[in-house]
Amino acid sequence: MTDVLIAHHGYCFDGACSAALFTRFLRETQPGLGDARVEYRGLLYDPGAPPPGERLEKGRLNAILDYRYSTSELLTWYFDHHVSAFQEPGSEAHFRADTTGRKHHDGAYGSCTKLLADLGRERFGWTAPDLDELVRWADIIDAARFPDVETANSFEHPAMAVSAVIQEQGDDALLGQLIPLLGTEPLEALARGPLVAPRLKPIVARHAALTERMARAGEQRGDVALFDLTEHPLDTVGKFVSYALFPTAQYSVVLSRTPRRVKLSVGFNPWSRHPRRHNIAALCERYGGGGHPVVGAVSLPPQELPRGKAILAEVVEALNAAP
Ligand SMILES: [Mn+2]
Repeated sequence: MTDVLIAHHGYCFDGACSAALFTRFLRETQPGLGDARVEYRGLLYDPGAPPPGERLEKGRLNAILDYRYSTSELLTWYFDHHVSAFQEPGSEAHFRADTTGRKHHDGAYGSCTKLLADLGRERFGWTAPDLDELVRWADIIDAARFPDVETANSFEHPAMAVSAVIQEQGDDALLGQLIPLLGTEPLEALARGPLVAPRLKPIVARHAALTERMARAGEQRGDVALFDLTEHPLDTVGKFVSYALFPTAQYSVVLSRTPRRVKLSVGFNPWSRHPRRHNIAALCERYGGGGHPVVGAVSLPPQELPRGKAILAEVVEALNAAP
């Protein structure tokens, strides 16, 4: 029996949903894989993270989902939608030269999960209607297509609860249990179940504390809401708190740190009434980061905090300047 290794963007809802959908796809379309053993491995954008090809394994069927491309000959399946997917020299040419039909990238997609669902149907005639709700929410969450800022900051919907737990508590042990369930159980049951509900409570409390902390630290400069939260390490993530606090800001820039890294998060306000003037992925790439046109990040080693502060100032200035 072939062992399958699915290396996915860790630890986020889209990465996990991509892995769940792809597992179903493999089992239901690939001969001999109906009951294959599948291992899940989260790939992080941390500074010093090894190239994804080094996380693949000989003797297995390897897939990379929702993460950077690799020219490794061990890679069999690939799906991604990050416009910064081709970082290794020569990787884009390698991808374009592929003739297997198993490697796919489309930077126009809001989520890798939706890309997988669409290509599964169009290219392979495969559908999983019971996962429509999962695909819909992966696309809402990853592309920040929330109807309003309140929904974006709420944990009420089961998808938002599961997403928060994956983001805050995600590791390979938890996702090894969670991903197979994401592909087979309704989101509602999963959110109420023992893997999610007990882990959500402290997250909700930390989110409330973060909102207060950001209200104290934040300021709006021109079109940009900016936050330097590096005084204490960050213990939670609140991607949309900035827009609840500064609804007229078109962009937000948050500098934060954990013991592992300093991170600058840059985003376009999804509820802004003004058109976006900057490609945030390109802006972050100037500093070794990346992402999507609407949201991106730069990660630095923890000792480079002063450089992080300098980049924060430069990015705020760039976002306020004419493109
Ligand atoms: Mn994604």
